[in-house]
Amino acid sequence: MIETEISRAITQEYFKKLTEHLENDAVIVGGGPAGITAGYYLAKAGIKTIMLERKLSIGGGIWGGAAGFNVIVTQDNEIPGEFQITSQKKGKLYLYDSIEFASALTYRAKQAGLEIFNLTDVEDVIIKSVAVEGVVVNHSAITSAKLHVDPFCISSKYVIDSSGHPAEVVHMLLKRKPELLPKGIQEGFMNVKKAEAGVVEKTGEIFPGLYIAGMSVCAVYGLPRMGPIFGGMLKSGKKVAQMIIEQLEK
Ligand code: 48F
Repeated sequence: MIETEISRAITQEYFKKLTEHLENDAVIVGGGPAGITAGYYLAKAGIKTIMLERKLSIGGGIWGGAAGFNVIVTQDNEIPGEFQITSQKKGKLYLYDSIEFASALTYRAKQAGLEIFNLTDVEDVIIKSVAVEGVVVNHSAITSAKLHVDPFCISSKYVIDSSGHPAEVVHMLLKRKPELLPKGIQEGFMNVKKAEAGVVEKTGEIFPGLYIAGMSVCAVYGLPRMGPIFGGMLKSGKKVAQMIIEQLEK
């Protein structure tokens, strides 16, 4: 009957995608602007990449603009231009509709070949000897209901923490290795200029196999927060992708 045919088509397709991506070159944790941009450039370069997002929708902090006013800004238009997002120049700023921005980033990344698993919560990292080698995941419905259900695992040559302000993957590491960042993790007071430059400059590898991009960079290095300006997030995502592409080419 058509009802079970639909169910078979969906479950077979989903588990085909999943089993094909149990081993990867890059796993991106968090589908905000930094993570999606990283995913776009990695996938475009032919790198086997997946992005894991615990929420239903991809886009992280983009959708709400500032205080739910759904407009966001950047200081230059290079990456949004590549994604063909409609922009408006106002003084030194470029303005975008946040709904179009989130949708276009996601659409172009998907079209470039990025595999995305939403409703997938990363709850731990795998380290067997010296490097991060993968992630431990569970379905978001299970973790949000706090059910005692064991996870499954996805391996990767590189993991990107693009989980935003909480820098969740770095925290997973610090639980067993607090000596890595003895001062802990805390982003600084709002300062757009410093944060926009700093987030790109400090994007990179924090531990063998683990890279950080986006607001998790500010959290890890105590850089300022920056509010609804997104250029630094996109550039950080692009930079982390370029760094991993270079590593894989070596
Ligand atoms: O927070 P988020 O948008 O991170 P970002 O890419 O961008 C930050 C800006 O949105 C904004 C800002 C600068 O302009 O201040 O806040 O650094 O997206 C992070 C995504 O990661 C998901 C989370 O649901 C969000 O969509 N996420 C966080 N932890 C996990 C996760 C996890 N453990 N597993 C799966 N997804």
